[in-house]
Amino acid sequence: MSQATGSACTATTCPYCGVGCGVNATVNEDGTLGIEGDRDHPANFGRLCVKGSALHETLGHQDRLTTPWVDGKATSWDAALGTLAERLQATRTAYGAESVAAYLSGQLLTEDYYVANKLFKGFLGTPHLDTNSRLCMASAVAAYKRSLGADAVPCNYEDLEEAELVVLVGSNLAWNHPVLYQRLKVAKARNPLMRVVVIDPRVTDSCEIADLYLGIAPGSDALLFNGLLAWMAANHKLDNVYLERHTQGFDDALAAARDADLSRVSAICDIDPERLETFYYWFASQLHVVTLYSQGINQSSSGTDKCNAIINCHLAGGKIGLPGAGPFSITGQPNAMGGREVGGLANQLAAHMDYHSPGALARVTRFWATDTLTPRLPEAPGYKAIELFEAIERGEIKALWIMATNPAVSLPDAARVRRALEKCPLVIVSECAAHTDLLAYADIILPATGWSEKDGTVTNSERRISRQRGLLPAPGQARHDWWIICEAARHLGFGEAFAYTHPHEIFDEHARLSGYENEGESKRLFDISGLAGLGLAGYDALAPIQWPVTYSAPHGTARLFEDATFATPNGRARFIAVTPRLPEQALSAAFPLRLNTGRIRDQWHTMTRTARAPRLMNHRFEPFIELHPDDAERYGIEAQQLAVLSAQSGEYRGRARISNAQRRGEVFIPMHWTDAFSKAGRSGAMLAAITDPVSGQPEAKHGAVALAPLATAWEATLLIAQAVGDNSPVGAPPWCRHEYWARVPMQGCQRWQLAGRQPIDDWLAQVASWLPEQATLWCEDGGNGRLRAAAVAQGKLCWWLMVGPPSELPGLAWLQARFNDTRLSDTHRRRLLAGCDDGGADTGPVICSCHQVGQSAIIKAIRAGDNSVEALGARLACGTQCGSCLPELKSLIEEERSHARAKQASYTEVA
Ligand SMILES: Nc1nc2c(c(=O)[nH]1)N[C@H]1C(S)=C(S)[C@@H](COP(=O)(O)OP(=O)(O)OC[C@H]3O[C@@H](n4cnc5c(=O)[nH]c(N)nc54)[C@H](O)[C@@H]3O)O[C@H]1N2
Ligand SMILES: Nc1nc2c(c(=O)[nH]1)N[C@H]1C(S)=C(S)[C@@H](COP(=O)(O)OP(=O)(O)OC[C@H]3O[C@@H](n4cnc5c(=O)[nH]c(N)nc54)[C@H](O)[C@@H]3O)O[C@H]1N2
Ligand code: SF4
Ligand SMILES: [Mo]
Repeated sequence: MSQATGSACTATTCPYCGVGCGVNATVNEDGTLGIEGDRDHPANFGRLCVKGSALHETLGHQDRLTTPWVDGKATSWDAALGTLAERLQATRTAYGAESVAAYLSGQLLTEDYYVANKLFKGFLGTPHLDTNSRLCMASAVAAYKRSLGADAVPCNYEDLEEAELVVLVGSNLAWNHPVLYQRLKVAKARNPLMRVVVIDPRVTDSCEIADLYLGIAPGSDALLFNGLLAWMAANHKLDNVYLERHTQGFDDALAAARDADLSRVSAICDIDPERLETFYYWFASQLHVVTLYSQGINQSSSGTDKCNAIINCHLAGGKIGLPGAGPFSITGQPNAMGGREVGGLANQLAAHMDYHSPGALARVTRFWATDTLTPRLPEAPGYKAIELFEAIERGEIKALWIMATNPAVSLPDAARVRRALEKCPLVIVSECAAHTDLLAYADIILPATGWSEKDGTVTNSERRISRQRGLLPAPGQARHDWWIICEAARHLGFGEAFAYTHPHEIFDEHARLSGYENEGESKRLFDISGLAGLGLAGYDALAPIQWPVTYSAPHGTARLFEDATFATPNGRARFIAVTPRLPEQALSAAFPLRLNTGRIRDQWHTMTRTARAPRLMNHRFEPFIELHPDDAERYGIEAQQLAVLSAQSGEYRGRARISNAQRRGEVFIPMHWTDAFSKAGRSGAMLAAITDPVSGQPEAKHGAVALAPLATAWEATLLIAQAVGDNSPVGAPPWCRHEYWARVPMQGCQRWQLAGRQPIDDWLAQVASWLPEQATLWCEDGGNGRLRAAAVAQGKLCWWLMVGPPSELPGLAWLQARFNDTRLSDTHRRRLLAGCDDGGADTGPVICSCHQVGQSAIIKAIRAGDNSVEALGARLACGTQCGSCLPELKSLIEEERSHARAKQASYTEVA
């Protein structure tokens, strides 16, 4: 592992989203990291978003796994690996090779992924190795393969900047790929002719730069794009030469789209016909169009067809393989692409070879030298994620190794997944965090190193391979994933084939396999043989490069299909005839609302990393339910009230956010909360496990739910002293039995947002039963059930409580700082109950995470005349660093403007 200290700066890659930004990290004297965007990295040219720039705040050894555990007991590596091998071997002997499975993640490095795939498919002989990319990219992959002949993203980030029209469909780029969004925004400012269309049922922050917004009815995108194809044909906007020379199957695709006329599309997609035709006209009349799509398209029971409906339109107009043109599936995870490269999906074998690719089985067997093994390589694809957990539930799979993902949270019908895990005789989990919902189901827990500690490569959304470099020492006995897998292989008797001493050796083998017999009939597009033989020095010096990297393209390949030759047997791209289908999770009288789930700006997935940076918790700090004002009225829900969603498979509790950004009859919830952070905040519990028949990707965007207010007699906010970075829920504190709780890690304390149904008459007695320290200060307003209390012991603040709705809270920044006081001053002690120094009110949700600027201050400034984001930036510094909050600043300005207008109108009326 390369380590750096002092002022030496190491170039590495951000471990969050698929933009794959370059990060320059410096190890400070005290062992902490300094972080900066890498100006030389072609993904970000120095920019970082709020998550990337808070990376150094998420490190530290607290709340990390530091030792292996077997059956609830801490143990040594040798013992853990010995038990692991013994139990895996026993399972195989008793139930056969296919009783063993692995479930991996797009957050592993390519080298980790490669050895896991090699061990399970090659040496354990089981095809059942799948990954969380199934929940994320599977439909995009299947569609590229169906039409272009390979899982190959044609475009790159510059194409996004060079396009004349950018269509964002099912992507909230502003929040989820913020640096790419910033690049697009700058390009648009430079090119006044560039247009942006956003297609999403919600008005998202990405609409900030939209010239046209289509608030589409959920799940109807295939019809929208079929309509576009039919419109292009009817209006002579096809590229007939391209169609004839480079594609096949157009007539069938068009026939399938024939009935998608404007009025039908407009009615079913619920889009105003004029807007619809504007979109069609813009798309059809521009050559340089990029359609960028993500989970609003992929996470659907017909996601593959939707992706193909998009690709069809690009092929029909020849809008592919050109600068500024192409169907661009943006990747979610940092290495979803790398996982696909090594063959980490259950339907892939290795290095972009499928089971049915001619000669692939024999070739991979030769390359891995597994011909003498019994069993040999599996001969047919294994179970995809949902099927895999069903097979566990049936008792068919008896041993499962999960790495770097949390299926107990992120899979649909999560309660069923948990039952399956409970039933599975052997569950092995490789993980960094000490507390996740999944660990409760593990028999063997293996502590893994994480970002800043591990070394390897990742591939971003534009096929660019970059190095992640190790900088910091591993906590305790945590080990690199590749090492863990190879050691397990050694204990299983396969030491020779896994005798790597450094990830560069694994990368070298992966590069060689990609080029192995890669010619003629068995030609594969994924070829990085030009990166074989780098050696340690070459690997360490590897600069970001886009695959394919071959003898004839030693500097990589920026764009694919420029010669209009596709990776199909006859070189022609295939049109796919698409029959649009709407979501399968049906609405009913019992579950009348459409449930949409997705991401928020400052959190990453199950929050094991981002919740370690307290400032990232400030933007949205508890589970919420976003809904339209009419639905709020209909279901009797007030702003900021707690509400409950119920579905066939579970329940979700969160705070109402009433917003016009939401369509009527639809609610949106975040995907991030888990049992470690909330009473009932898991979105996965609310979805049925319905999948796309081609890709196996679950329909995570289209649940069916009922909504009601959560009946509560009281609400309270409790702050308790707790070490920074310690995210352990400390068992289940007694207040967790009440109807609602959410835990919010803060700097030096934990905030608990609580609510209950049973009235509590004597709050002081209640707190005394909860916490060891007695209240030393309190002030009661019995009349309306309000109370504030605090406990100070040995001069230190132990806890602080407010009974009453959170809207009555003082700003928490001052109180939070008091938990860090080693000795409270008398003045501070006197002001504790007020919760502030100066009687100041709550700062509101933090809009700018970089400079910690709250909504209240921003609104005050707007009212004082700061009517532009520039003016706000000049006064408050908000929006001046990473820029992620600019859309929200803009919409606050807009909101204030419309309030002012409404006010003026009412004055006029009165006058
Ligand atoms: N901050 C943050 N960024 C992330 C992540 C994170 O956890 N946090 N995760 C990363 C990962 S793994 C991924 S996969 C990406 C995902 O990135 P995105 O796909 O952008 O994220 P989502 O919020 O899941 O969904 C995108 C949008 O799809 C819309 N949508 C829902 N249903 C439909 C529909 O029927 N049609 C259309 N057109 N749109 C629909 C939703 O309203 C939502 O705004 O983000 C990556 N980036
Ligand atoms: N309702 C709903 N559900 C969804 C989605 C949605 O939009 N809505 N989106 C889906 C999508 S697109 C995705 S990608 C998934 C994401 O869902 P998950 O993959 O389940 O979520 P993460 O929190 O990223 O899980 C990664 C785990 O690996 C650990 N980890 C981090 N780094 C390492 C490492 O280097 N080694 C090891 N061994 N462990 C590590 C982390 O601590 C964490 O526990 O969720 C899916 N589920
Ligand atoms: S845009 Fe993505 S890769 Fe870049 S800094 Fe943000 S989270 Fe990291
Ligand atoms: Mo994802």
